[in-house]
Amino acid sequence: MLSRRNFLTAAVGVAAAGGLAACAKKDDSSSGSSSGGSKTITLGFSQVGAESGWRSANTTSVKDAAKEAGYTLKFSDAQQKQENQISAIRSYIAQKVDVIAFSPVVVTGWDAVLKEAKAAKIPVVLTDRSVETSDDSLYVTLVGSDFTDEGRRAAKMLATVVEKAGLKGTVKIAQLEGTTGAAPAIERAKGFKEVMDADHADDWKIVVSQTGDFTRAGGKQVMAAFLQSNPDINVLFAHNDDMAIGAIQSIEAAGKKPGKDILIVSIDGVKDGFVAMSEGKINGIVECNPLLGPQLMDVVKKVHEGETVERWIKTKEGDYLQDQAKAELPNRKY
Ligand code: GYE
Repeated sequence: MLSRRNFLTAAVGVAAAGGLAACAKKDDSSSGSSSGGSKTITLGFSQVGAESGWRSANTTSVKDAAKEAGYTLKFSDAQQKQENQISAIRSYIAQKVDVIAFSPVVVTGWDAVLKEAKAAKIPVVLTDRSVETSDDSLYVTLVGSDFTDEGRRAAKMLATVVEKAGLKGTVKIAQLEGTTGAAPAIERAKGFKEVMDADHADDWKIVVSQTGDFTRAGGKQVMAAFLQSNPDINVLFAHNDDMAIGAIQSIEAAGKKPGKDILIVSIDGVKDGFVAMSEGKINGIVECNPLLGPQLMDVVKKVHEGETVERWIKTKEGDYLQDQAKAELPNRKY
């Protein structure tokens, strides 16, 4: 664990069999603006939305890195709606961009549009979130985190937090889930439950679990309802910091102390999460790094040039407990 200051090392995670070769797009039929003979890469990027601090940092990272790499970036924000992402991807296909990258809001329902991209010979790179597809050739690679492992790490961290707090009796957990159907929501819940079932089956219980859509407003509202229906909750597991921060407001409004009466573990590690942790209101944060831009641009270039890339390029991340929060805060980059 610990004070790993920086992030993104291109660790290799070979997921599916046979680390698929990037399907190169070398034909001259693409538009591609040319200046002084050398073509710049045109990248179409469809972002999920602006739902969280993580997402804002991710957007900035992608835009900055595209600029730095000298690519022409066509960027669109889907406002957390799959249909908007599908339209954006279709418009990138129509515009004959060189590469399409997107962070899919949910895991299912992409096959049709991905087939259109394939038919147009435009390679697709997933960033941040994965998709479920019947045909592995529909995207080249995923650049992003291992969310199942983040869920496992959150459960292990909770065990430490519970012990440190001296919490006795049943650990009654409220879970604030991310966007329904999104890879990080599904996989974080799965990883957490896996460790819970294996190591804490007798004394931990998820008493209530609902989506807060990865937003502060969602976290606040759903936590208020949780506290009404289950006033004896003593732990909150939030799938991101923003929902934890929203929930903290409701916990305080109910006259309870976040971080004491209700122990909180969340995921992301955005600055505001670290601030809440340094104030004693969050007990532990599992890091999920949004600064994917430079690595994405690197992969886009390789894919464009027809190089083989790993099927899953994993992000490296750390875990942080409350006693590390103050020291780590100045180092946070997002
Ligand atoms: O944890 C959350 C964001 O997909 C990893 O989406 C991302 C998640 C992140 O809204 O804050």
